Amino acid sequence: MLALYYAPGACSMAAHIVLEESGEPYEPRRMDLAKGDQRAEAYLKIHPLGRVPALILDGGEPLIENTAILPYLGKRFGLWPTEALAEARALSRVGFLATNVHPAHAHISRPERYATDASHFPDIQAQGRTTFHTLLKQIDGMLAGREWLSDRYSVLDPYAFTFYVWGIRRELPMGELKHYTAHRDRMLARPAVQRVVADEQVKA
Ligand SMILES: N[C@@H](CCC(=O)N[C@@H](CS)C(=O)NCC(=O)O)C(=O)O
Repeated sequence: MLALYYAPGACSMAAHIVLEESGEPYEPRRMDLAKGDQRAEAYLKIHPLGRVPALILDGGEPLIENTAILPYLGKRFGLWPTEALAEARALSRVGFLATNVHPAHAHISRPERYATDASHFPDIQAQGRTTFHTLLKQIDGMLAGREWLSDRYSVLDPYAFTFYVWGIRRELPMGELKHYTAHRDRMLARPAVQRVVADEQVKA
């Protein structure tokens, strides 16, 4: 059985939604990032960077990084395109979300990763906020005239939904992003998403 290390409101919410959608039994292992669960010695053996998500595979091997976890779960549960070019496009979007959108937000939430002098933090956070907002607008553009980020519902959608939730958390004007907001609404209509939103207690 799969197990997922996740934390409420973290980027692990994407994999959490996918597992919840799958209908397959899995073990949710909740972490408290504020308490520092991610830095416990035992967890660092699973994820040496001390981050969530970490997926424990059926044989016990850990799989880390959303760029690996989400395509793996997508293929396992039929939430990933199979045609070569469609798959390449989906990978492009996973890469965009993981390596551009997520780090932009990390400049807001974890400025200490980017400078040792705390007097630089406000500048780092302000720039991160501007970049994060710009990238959310790009996601809005990607969703223009379509229901889902790929040709049909896929693991990309819970991942994009997670960043919408972060936009709300940062009090960005998310309502102005009409296509992305309609996507949020479609996500919230899904029972699995409702269960995860309730479990993680996020404002969506
Ligand atoms: N590149 C990683 C990023 C994982 C990551 O940064 N996770 C955050 C939560 S969204 C975390 O665990 N942070 C804990 C910390 O910074 O102490 C991925 O996409 O899986």
